[in-house]
Amino acid sequence: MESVPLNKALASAIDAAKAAGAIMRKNLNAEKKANEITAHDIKLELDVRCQKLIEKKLHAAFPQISLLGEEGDAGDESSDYRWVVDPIDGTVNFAHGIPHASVSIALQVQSPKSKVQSHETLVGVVYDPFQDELWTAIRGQPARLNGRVLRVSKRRHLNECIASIGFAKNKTNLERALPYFTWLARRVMKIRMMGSAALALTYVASGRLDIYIERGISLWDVAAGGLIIECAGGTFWTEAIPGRYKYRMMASNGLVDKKLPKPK
Ligand code: LIP
Repeated sequence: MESVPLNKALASAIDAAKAAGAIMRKNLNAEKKANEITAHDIKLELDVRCQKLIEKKLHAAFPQISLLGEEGDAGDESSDYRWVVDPIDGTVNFAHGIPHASVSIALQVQSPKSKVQSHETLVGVVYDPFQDELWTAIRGQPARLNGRVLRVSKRRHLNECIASIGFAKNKTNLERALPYFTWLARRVMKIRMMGSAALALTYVASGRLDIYIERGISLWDVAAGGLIIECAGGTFWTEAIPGRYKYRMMASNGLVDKKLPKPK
């Protein structure tokens, strides 16, 4: 397959993210139809509607590129390039009218070198429609927030750090994360559980947070944010665990990760 012009891919991903973001902004305080509610998760009709809009826009720009999304896949999954999409990351927040959720879109290419499965992330976009904050990155170039170049924080000691941790969506991950939570809470300045993996990653990339850890996270929650952290000078570690596109992951400013055990 012909190589994809990354600046054009970035522009298409931004356009799609802003379109889905507009739907989220319009519906934040509206009654929302839930397609599924489980012990630790909610799936909304709006998740599906936003993904359909993103799919339509990305397909119009790049018909040859497949899509792997939280709300389903499209196109030929053996294609060299694929979009990795989370239409609403932080759905439980959004379902409760909490304005802390985002759209996450990444472009990946098949590559034996990569850490994440057999694909490498080339372009990453995370959009928070409530703060109108747009994080972008192209591999090998600096990460940006609303166009401004980003750098991770310079904090070197755990007791100076704010760490974010997520408990994912099932009992196993919760039970595995609780002992880590207790260990970490005793060593860092503060812990924050924000509810959107993509925003936790971009907050580390922006130096607002210093550490983000979660077990049982999905590829679409972290692909874009992971590249944005790396392009802001931080570290992004993932390891596949049982389940479709499931990982345990740790991200940081790159100065404290040697002081942190990897999540089990
Ligand atoms: C959410 C992640 C969050 C995690 C939740 C869920 P979703 O993604 O952003 O970090 O703790 O369990 O996976 O489902 O809102 O796209």
